[in-house]
Amino acid sequence: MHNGTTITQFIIEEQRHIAGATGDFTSLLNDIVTACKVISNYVNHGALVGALGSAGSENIQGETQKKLDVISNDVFIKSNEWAGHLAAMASEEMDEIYPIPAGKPRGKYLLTFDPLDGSSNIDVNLSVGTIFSILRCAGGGHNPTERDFLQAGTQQVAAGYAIYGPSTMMVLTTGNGVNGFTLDQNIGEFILTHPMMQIPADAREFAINASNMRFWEPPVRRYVQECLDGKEGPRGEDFNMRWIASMVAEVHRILTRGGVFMYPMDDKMKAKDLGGKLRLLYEANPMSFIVEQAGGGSITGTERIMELQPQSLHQRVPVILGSRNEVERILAYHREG
Ligand code: AHM
Ligand code: MG
Repeated sequence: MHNGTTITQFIIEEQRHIAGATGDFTSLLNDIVTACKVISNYVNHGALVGALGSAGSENIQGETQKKLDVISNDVFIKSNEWAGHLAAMASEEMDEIYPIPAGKPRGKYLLTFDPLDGSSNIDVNLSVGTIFSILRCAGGGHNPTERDFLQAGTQQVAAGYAIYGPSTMMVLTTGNGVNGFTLDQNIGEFILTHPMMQIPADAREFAINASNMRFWEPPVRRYVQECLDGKEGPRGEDFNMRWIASMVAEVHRILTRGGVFMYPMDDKMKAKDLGGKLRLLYEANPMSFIVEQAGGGSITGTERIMELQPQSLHQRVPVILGSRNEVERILAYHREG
């Protein structure tokens, strides 16, 4: 039925333009794609395969793990530990880094991932996703440590997400634009359906968990209030609002039709000494890479996320990303204080 470009073909053709590419990276991406297909299958079958509900455990951030968080984490490890491309992996769902075990070959790349982002949505059958980022490991990857993972987002070699929605899609950047692929369930292949995705610079839609409004800092309050004031307010236009509580779904919407997503710093998080809600290495950096490659912006409020020097594996940061002109406006509001 299809006669399009498969994701494998796309990656191989892209790597042909890179001098010295050994095929390692192409093969690593293929293993990630396979992992996402397996997770997609579990998510699709949900209750039929007993995959819904709580796993009865907590991750390092004290969040209750869902069965599918644990299953997806295992799938990612199994799919990516055998081939010899990676030195180590780090996951939102694992306390420590996972060096490739002795007895298996080690490679020069590092992989970070959130195996099932937005998993609070899984039991109610809403969109969830997998987010990943690839880094190079210093020293050839022989003896990887946590410190090797603490690289600024600007150092990422590739980043992507799979979204398990009405259709399963994979969205990918290797620093050369952003491309979207849709899984054809009949042939088991991701097909290029959204070449060179671009976020419109202007938008009239924002996404934020408004139940936290009383904790927000003044610049975010100001931005949201001006949106809510609509035509009669300083922006002179009506805005729309969405909140799915699934970052992958929000970013996918923004890549498709523009808008702003905010999980900003607030007084509640400050009181708990948390740097933010979302994780820098598993969520904020990969999504920032994708958004910037699609022409958008991504900041903490005051700084570009991709330039942050990570301090720890599970570090959290505030995230404001999306349509460039809106993100710049929010940055200006933060700078004005
Ligand atoms: P998770 O990785 O544990 O699923 O948490 C991250 C998710 C994001 O996808 C989403 O943007 C956010 O948490 C929603 O948070 P809230 O429930 O506070 O609205
Ligand atoms: Mg997550």
